[in-house]
Amino acid sequence: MTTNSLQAHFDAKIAADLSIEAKDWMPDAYRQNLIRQIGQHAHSEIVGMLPEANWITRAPTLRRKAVLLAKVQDEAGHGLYLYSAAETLGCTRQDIYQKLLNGKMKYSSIFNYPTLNWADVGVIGWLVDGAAIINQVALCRASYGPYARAMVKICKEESFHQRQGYEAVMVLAAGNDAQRAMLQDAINRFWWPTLMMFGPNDSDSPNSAQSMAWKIKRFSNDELRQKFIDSTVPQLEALSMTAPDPELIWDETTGHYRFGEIDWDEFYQVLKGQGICNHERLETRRRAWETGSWVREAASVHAKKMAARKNAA
Ligand code: FAQ
Repeated sequence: MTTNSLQAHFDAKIAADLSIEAKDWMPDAYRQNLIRQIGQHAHSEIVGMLPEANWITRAPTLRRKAVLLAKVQDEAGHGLYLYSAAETLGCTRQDIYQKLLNGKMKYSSIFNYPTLNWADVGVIGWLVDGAAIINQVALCRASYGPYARAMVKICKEESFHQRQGYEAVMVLAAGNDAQRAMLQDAINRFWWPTLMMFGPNDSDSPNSAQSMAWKIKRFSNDELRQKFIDSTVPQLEALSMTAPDPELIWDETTGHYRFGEIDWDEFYQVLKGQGICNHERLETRRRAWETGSWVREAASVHAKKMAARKNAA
């Protein structure tokens, strides 16, 4: 088949909402765009383990510690599904991981903020996992089959994470003045960074138009951000907490909440590596890569031995 007919076949599948699979022909730009997004998504999952892991040794009860351990392990698993999905596109895990370590690939801006108190752990589960789900439910219908299928399993687990986060903040909201103040402080610090997770406004999002035409993204950054705000503000009110946004108001005419301007300077500073924890997060991942080298070597020697034994049999 000629490139033109392959392209026509690809376009027809996208138009008919059929999945593109790993062995199907696809335009190189589609492949590269997916490696970029899935790779960055995978990096976000494994860097995302770090802020919460900070509280595993200090969780207030054994039950909270067990739940938090399980959640952080889930995030590692999500990273692994996503690295595998990226590998189906022809990149190696090692290559994209090195690009994370040398700053050539991004990970979500949200994980460059510190977790200062226990309420931060609940707020991450409620707001950050809540935002991740809104984004990822849409990705369950992404046109690339291996990515969409990984998302289905991830969303089930993220939904549990969001509920455990909300349960933890409900307990704090029903607590004493100091506990309520700690929760409000965590909300104040995480509210705006959570809104930034959805990416720049549509007018400033260089990848959105093409990603939507390819049906990788089904909704724009602004549409998903609005969906998140509309579903989260009632939860905030149920806790009798407030958002640090004096312009947040219900708009009867549109049926949506209106909200204030996001500080995009802060967002781009964090993307450039100037966030509070960028350096610390990458150093932690670098150390894990270096100290884990013996595990990778042992695993590859074992794999080679098993292959040789199989060939000899
Ligand atoms: N942080 O043109 P767009 C989680 C970059 S998982 C950093 O709009 P796009 C689980 C973007 O990459 C959270 N960079 O880009 C968990 C692009 O740069 P590039 C992660 C950002 O791809 C919970 C540039 O800005 N989720 O939380 C951010 O069309 C709790 C221009 O932007 C995903 O990755 C940002 N917030 O839309 C774990 C979901 N926003 O690549 C532990 C999958 C934008 O051209 C604890 N990804 N950029 O150099 C997506 O849906 C999309 O990639 C967007 C960005 C929506 C994030």
